[in-house]
Amino acid sequence: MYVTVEDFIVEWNKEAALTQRVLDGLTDEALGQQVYSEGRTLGRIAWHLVANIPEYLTEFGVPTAGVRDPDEVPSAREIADTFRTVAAEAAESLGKHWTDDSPKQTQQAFGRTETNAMILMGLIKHIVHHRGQATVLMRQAGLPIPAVYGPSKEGWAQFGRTPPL
Ligand code: NI
Repeated sequence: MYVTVEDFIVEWNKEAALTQRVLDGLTDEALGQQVYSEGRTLGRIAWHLVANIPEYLTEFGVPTAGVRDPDEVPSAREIADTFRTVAAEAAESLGKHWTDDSPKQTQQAFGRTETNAMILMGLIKHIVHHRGQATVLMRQAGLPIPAVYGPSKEGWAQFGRTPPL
């Protein structure tokens, strides 16, 4: 749990580095990959997780510049580059607008009263959720997957090991 703003920023930056590694692995050819024919594409999911960050933070009182066009999926390069900018701005804006009292203050969110700490944790969970979806689609598209919370298949291979079942 986050007690101070700094706690959150440390966690945010750690997760952002993992997300960046995944997004840096995207290619334009892979962005059309879908789970099923009516499903969202990899590009749509990746862009959604990026574009949502400034919307979410601004909604909950941490003003953050939005992305160029949340509805139009850009190139793989632009998705990754925009995430880099948005993630850095998010940390900066939190540092500027929040005090150490902010995480325990409450506000209305999703039809209930939540602490700012819970609200921020919700944003990280949202990113992690879609990042997980993205890695599956990247695998289906034949892309290598970077290590996230542990080695990917490629990571195990570098150690000369097969992944545990
Ligand atoms: Ni979502």
